[in-house]
Amino acid sequence: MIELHYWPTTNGQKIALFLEEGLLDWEARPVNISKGRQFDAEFLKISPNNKIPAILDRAPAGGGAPLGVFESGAILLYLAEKTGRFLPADPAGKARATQWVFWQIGGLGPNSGQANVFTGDMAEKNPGATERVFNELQRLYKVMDGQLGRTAFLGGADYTIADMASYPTILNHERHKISLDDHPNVKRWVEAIRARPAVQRAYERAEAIRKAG
Ligand SMILES: N[C@@H](CCC(=O)N[C@@H](CS)C(=O)NCC(=O)O)C(=O)O
Repeated sequence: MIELHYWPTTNGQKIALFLEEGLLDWEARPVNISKGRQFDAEFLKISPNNKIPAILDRAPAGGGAPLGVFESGAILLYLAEKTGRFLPADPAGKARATQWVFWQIGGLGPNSGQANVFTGDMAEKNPGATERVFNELQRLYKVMDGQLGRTAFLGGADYTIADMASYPTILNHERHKISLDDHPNVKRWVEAIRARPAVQRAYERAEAIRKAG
């Protein structure tokens, strides 16, 4: 059984998207980061960086003691390799998908986090930094739209962990001051992913977790 310790933020939802596909026995363990639960000693044992998401796999691939994994990219890779799903097995196909996982973790994710910071007062006091963040986001959306003009999904013809990594971030496009009408390939991709029952379940669960606090 896999415990998912998370809060339904963009990073947390990446892992829920995978687990809701129903390939593994799992349980959600909410960690309310607005109440500081990410600093609880038990959580820090599996996520020493005090950030969600983290998993605890009580029956790890290869056997042995329960395995804790933190960092959303590492968790997605682990789950894909454990199940043999949502990541091609051949090295070239795997690289085509993982490059987009790392692109999200190193580019789209951090810049979208900055967009949440550079609003209101912060934006007024730091116009140069604000412009830089939003310009970079525009560039990243263009890169993504270009890729999705060539392939159905980020890593190629199939839905993979590359798409699970970016989808929750892209749902915040309005906060990034981006209209998906300017990025028709991204828009088509969002609709294709939104239609998956597992994705709908992940967001229904997110709603319930937020309500329960
Ligand atoms: N690079 C990390 C980022 C995780 C992250 O930023 N998590 C945020 C929520 S989206 C968090 O736990 N923040 C709580 C804190 O910083 O104390 C990943 O991809 O897992």
